[in-house]
Amino acid sequence: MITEVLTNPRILVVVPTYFEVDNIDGVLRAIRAALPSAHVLVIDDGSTDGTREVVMAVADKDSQVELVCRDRKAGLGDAYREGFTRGIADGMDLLVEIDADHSHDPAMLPALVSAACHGADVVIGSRYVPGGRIIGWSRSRLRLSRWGNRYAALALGLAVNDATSGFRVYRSSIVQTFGLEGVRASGYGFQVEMTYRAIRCGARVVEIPIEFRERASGESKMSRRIVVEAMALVTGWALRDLMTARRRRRMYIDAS
Ligand SMILES: Nc1nc2c(ncn2[C@@H]2O[C@H](COP(=O)(O)OP(=O)(O)OP(=O)(O)O)[C@@H](O)[C@H]2O)c(=O)[nH]1
Ligand SMILES: [Mg+2]
Repeated sequence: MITEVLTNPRILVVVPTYFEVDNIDGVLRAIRAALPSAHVLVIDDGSTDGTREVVMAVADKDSQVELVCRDRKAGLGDAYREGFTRGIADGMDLLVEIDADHSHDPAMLPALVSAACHGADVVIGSRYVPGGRIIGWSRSRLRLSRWGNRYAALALGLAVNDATSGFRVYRSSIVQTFGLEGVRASGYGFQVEMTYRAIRCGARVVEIPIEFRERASGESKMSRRIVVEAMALVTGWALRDLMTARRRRRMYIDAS
């Protein structure tokens, strides 16, 4: 497959926010400094802590920053679906995911974008490749993330070390190929689902090591529900793949 090198890509950075008043200003500044040509779309789900007011003040002065206000918490996956749908409609070439809690260092954005420009369909900022690191997590949190990733990779046959990472760049073309309409998951499952769908469409996935830092301010929105959702979805897709493979084998045997 011949891949077009993107020389002057139109980039949309989507930043989902839910109660990030202490973090969002610094994160927006750092994103704008790292990728001065990119547009930044903040998707806020009903924060009442002043997050929206901070973003509105930034957007008033900076036409490359925009805020979408939604009235209730609909999950990270839903926020990205909305952001990516808008980005595709606006003709963006690259769609970027980044958390608003300083866990992802915007200074890494040029490296991630460069990999996408040079041929990768999906670039994952990865904690689990050599050079990647996690700072500030408890042992139990580390175990959950590590084993969750191993389970997803094994069950779905993904040759990816960090399928739950939320620091990524997609070529819009690959997202359009698999389509966002059917994407269901909302938490970590969203990251796995996007990876799984992209790989099934033949996406070239590249992982670049990142340093991930536990948030210094605000509260994590990670919950038992999000973990259970991800595990249930992964298991469901794996079983479906198994059944499809069996059906195909039977059809092949019957036909021969
Ligand atoms: N718009 C929107 N943003 C959300 C929602 N849930 C979380 N976020 C944002 O998504 C990003 C990641 O959320 P975190 O709470 O840090 O969750 P996490 O990174 O999965 O969990 P930790 O690893 O504990 O930090 C942050 O920028 C949140 O503000 C949601 O329902 N809607
Ligand atoms: Mg976080």
